[in-house]
Amino acid sequence: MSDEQQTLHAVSEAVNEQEHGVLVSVEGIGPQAQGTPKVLVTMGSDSDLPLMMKAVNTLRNEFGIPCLVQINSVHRDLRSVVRHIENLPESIQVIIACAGGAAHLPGNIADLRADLPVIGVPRDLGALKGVDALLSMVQMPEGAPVAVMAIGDAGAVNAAIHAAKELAIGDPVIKERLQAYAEKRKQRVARQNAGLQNTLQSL
Ligand code: RP5
Repeated sequence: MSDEQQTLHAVSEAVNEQEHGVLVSVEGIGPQAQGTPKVLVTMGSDSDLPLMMKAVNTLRNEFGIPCLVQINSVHRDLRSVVRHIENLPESIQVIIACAGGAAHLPGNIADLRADLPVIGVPRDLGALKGVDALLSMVQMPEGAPVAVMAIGDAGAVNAAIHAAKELAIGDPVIKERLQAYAEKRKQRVARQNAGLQNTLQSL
């Protein structure tokens, strides 16, 4: 198993065992994790977990932000969603919510939590390949916004970056890490340009 697969496996196991979500931080998962969660990463099903690990891993590895991971299905157990979302730890400042298909989870959470920003990640799934989830999330009525990211992997990573930017408003350490992340992206372009002559010759 690769490191990424091992992490996914550990989070899946822990999520299945705990009713109120699993803490994930740089130090580890569940009992090994440290710190207070600042972000809730939630999703409609554990089938969304491989996608949402892109968000979880970006939060922990790039920005050192502890998060709570929790499954909340508005179509299978709406009452428990209301209970969980209304009783989040006080430390949660941003919610990332992923779903596929008729993706009502982020919009429902936006109504339940008028005090917290909600970032939606549409999952690429089924006949409509995520366009259904994208439109379900983005077409919210006035008054309950969901900040919707791209469908799939880029959306999951961008959700974590967007959450970090919101937290950085009051946290200079996260702000510095965002700047370091942007610097790494610039260096990638510089490396591509440095190797461009060879790349062109090989085409
Ligand atoms: C949505 O239905 C979930 O968020 C998931 O994206 C999709 C399919 O769920 P499973 O049938 O795989 O549990 O509510």
